[in-house]
Amino acid sequence: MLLVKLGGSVVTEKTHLRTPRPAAIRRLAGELASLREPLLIVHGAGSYGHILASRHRLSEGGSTPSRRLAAARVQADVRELDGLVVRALNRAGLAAVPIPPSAVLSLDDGRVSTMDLTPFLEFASMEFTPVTFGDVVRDVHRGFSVCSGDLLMLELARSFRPERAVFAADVDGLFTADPKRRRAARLLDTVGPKDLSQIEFSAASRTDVTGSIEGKVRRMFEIADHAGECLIVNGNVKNRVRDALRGRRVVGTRVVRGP
Ligand code: IP8
Repeated sequence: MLLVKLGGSVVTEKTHLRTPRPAAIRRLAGELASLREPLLIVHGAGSYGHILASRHRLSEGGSTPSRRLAAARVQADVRELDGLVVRALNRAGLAAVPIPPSAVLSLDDGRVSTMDLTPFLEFASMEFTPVTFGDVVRDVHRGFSVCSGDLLMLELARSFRPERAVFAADVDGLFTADPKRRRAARLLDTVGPKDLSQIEFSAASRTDVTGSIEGKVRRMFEIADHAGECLIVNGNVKNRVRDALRGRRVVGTRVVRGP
């Protein structure tokens, strides 16, 4: 089993509300369809989720009528993006089925409370390709919560123990500093918990409601614990995601659990 997350900044224009990147979605769908192994696909929410979720402070939960309405709108928006991804995958020849987190997952103050993995297990056993995504889900403590695709990567890695878990980002991997701001930033070949101290994490970008880069990297350490290997690669470079999933050596960062 292979596990992949298509980052929201690869499948959407992150700063333009509800703007997909159809060419990237199509190309990545083709790359994934060319693989011979069973696959689980997660994608980020990008501009279909983060902009409104941040504007309405949905990560704080709450259930005022206006927050509820915003939560419902974001749920509808991320499903719209998922529809684009699933349709592209089906066109490329994968039998992709959407599994919305809001229907199978509930959180307790941001942590997993219950998750029904049955649809993932049963569709995968019938050789479908389950597709899930960052979403707004029930939260027994907060009312609702924003759930990152990264959390789904972890839960799926825990249950399926994939041979490889690959994160497709809009940069080559994890750098010693933000490569978009610092020219001297160096790509890390491998990163483990002990390397965190040499990374200069900038403040999380204003529209990213699912937490800091450091938090995301810490989650990847947990994922690495349940996968044969865990990699961050550039999803904007043709065939890099495909080659990483095939186990070829590519430019990127290997995430290791470390001692
Ligand atoms: O893009 C975020 O998921 P992510 C989900 O995987 C929402 O972090 C609704 C903003």
